[in-house]
Amino acid sequence: MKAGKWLGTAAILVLTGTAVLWINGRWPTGGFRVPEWAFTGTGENGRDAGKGSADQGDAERDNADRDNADRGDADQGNADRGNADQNDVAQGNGNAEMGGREFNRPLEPETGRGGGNGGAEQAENPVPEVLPVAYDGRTTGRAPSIKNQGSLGTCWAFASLMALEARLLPNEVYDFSEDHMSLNNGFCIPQSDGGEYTMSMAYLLSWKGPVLEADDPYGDGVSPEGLKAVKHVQGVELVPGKDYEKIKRAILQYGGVQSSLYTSMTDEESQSVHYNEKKYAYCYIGSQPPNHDSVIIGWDDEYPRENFNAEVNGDGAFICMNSWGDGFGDDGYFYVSYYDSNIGLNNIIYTDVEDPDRYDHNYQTDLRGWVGQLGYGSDTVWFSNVYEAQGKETLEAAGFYATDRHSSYEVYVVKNIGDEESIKAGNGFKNRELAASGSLDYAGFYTIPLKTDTRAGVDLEPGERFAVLVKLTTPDSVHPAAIEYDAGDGKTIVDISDGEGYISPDGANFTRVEEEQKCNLCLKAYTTDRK
Ligand SMILES: [Ca+2]
Ligand SMILES: [Ca+2]
Repeated sequence: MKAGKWLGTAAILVLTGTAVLWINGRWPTGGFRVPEWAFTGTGENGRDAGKGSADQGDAERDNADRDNADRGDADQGNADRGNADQNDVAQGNGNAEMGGREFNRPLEPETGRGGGNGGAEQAENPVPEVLPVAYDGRTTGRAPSIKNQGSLGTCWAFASLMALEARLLPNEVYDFSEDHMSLNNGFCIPQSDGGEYTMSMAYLLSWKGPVLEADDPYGDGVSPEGLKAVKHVQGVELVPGKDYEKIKRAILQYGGVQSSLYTSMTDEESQSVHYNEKKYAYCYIGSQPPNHDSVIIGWDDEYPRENFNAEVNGDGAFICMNSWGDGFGDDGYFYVSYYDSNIGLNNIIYTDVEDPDRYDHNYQTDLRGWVGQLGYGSDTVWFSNVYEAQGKETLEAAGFYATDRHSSYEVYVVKNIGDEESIKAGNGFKNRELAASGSLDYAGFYTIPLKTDTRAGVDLEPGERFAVLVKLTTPDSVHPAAIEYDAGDGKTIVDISDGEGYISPDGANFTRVEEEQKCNLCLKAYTTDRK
């Protein structure tokens, strides 16, 4: 079964059995047209994925029509605006006040920026107010090594992990294991069948990986058990709509941006009418959805339009890493036109990558991650997971998904919460303490540090039942909460027995999601051991 097809199956499933809750059975959108973004590595898969994605698109539109008729149009509008902005950006960067081309100004590592959690040891790079005309991560020590996915459909894993590697360069040099990510992620999808960025997110955010390539070499079809993640991903932003300004800033700050394109090529031997192999220049203009994933590590606003086989309206290209070995393109890199139909439409940025000792424990119930969404037909939902402390620990942070742009949140903590009956009776969350609040620009996953000066405090005793409660408001959404559930497609191993989750429209009346909705809530709690 091809990636697009199983996504399509998931998309049309709608949970039943409730008069109150709304479920979004489609795969996460977050302003994305996600179903058009299923990656494969072979030409045949690519074509099939394209067809599957088209079906999926129909399914998604059906859901969109039912749930929120304006969403699709709104997204399209954003994409159009993104294009308009892009033109403006390109002109702005090429104007006289830039003082000509400015290549690859070395970026000094700086601490204390971004990340939100502090303590991040990877380079945090200053981003100039006016972006340079061109930047190339290869000349600043921030380009990971080029890899080769071979004949497997693992471009999604390569792109995810190369983006992570770029995130840590130049200070930390890693080669992460694509085998581990693609074989050991809990999704029943063979390596030949492609994958999905939500699989990468689920794998990384659950701390299954990344592990070292040396510990699980690629292409041997086996993945050792018992390997531990050598880094912990705590933050991911999903940036839609060809926002080239944002993409460029993310390249400077985070090293690489995972993005996607459509191509009929499958390896270094492939040819395509859309690819000028003399100039390593690629541009596809058309309606085929993306079927291949790569990492953008630079750009050149003045890359000549004449280099592309297609007729394009202006200069400019992103410098992209491929996963077809260094025999492809310019030692493994190629140049994708700003006017390519797909590049920059769907982007993943790994914003927060921590050492494994940043937190000692990840309390979670959503090992398969963001499979669907849940809500009450309103832009606001309250959701909570109750956990039992395993030791003498301090609750440091909560982690959850924003499922679309411009979300705002409040995070509460309840220590020594009562049993399920008292929670259902409305008493459980009465003693909640506000521990954090804020807003989130993009869809994605965020780790929110909690204040430690609340009355209840955040110190946990062994065996203590504690709750993290989130009030999440996502404008124009009718199901803002991300959930893990069995989409019934046989492709996702889901265990909902590992959670105690509650959801509420108003913060007063809660129902148990495992019983009522057969799902777990994507809401993690991070603790450190206390001496
Ligand atoms: Ca292996
Ligand atoms: Ca679960």
